[in-house]
Amino acid sequence: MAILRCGAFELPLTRPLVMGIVNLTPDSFSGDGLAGNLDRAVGQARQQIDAGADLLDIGAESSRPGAAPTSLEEERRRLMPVLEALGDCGIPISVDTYKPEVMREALAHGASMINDIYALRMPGALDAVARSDCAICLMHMQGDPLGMQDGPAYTSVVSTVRAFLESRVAVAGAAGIAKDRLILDPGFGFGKTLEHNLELLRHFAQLSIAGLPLLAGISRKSMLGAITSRPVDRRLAASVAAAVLAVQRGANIVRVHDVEETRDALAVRAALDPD
Ligand code: PT1
Repeated sequence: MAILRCGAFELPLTRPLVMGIVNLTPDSFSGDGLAGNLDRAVGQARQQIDAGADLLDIGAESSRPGAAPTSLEEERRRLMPVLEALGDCGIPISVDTYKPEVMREALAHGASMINDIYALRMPGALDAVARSDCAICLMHMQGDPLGMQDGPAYTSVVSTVRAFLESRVAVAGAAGIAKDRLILDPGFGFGKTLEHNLELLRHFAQLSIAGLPLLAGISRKSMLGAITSRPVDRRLAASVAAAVLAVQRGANIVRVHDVEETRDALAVRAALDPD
């Protein structure tokens, strides 16, 4: 599959894409939360665009380990003004949500993609996106953000995640969602120990299903803290390394806080191994 259908956009999958994170939560794990400050939120989005992001991922509910849910009203209050202010910013905007009401409203406000950590498992979520043309990221998570790091266990994490993603691709297909709108994501840090995360990265290529694009979100996560013993604000080098290694193993999209640094690292890789 050479392109991703993403609302009015068609994204080429011939080179890795960099998805820049825009965080509208007050409790962001990485310290970049912007709740309640429209100017700063739009500023962060513009900065990600200027840094060369291929797409943005805007989230208003934290999904870091231990995070409690955000109410529908609060999520909508944080998100919609930013979507309105960004208008036609030139690149596709993804909204990180699992709530069907937020999905519908975000699409009506110009979002081109829905990034769902529950992979459209919430009642009404399939319906909310099926009859649109947005792209959809289907992510694997064991449990929910509040309790997911409370003793995650798998017989084989790679086969479990792969089987889950296969089943969600089938469910999306049955709902009439074309394959060229789908992205798959193993969900690094979502109900996984360090060893589970490493196993998924090691065997990343085995997660390829029907040629669908794969997304890797590792930026600043605790797995990098566990490896480097660095706090979250000093994980830049580890994050960039992880992005390059994920691409090396087959990731088509990397979801990152540090767009410019990630792009530069990927440019070096591309220069070395031109397709
Ligand atoms: C992700 C992702 C996401 N991650 C997609 N969406 C987060 N598609 C939010 C930690 O261990 O990987 N893919 N939306 C952020 N979630 C986490 C999870 C943040 C774990 C931090 C950790 O530190």
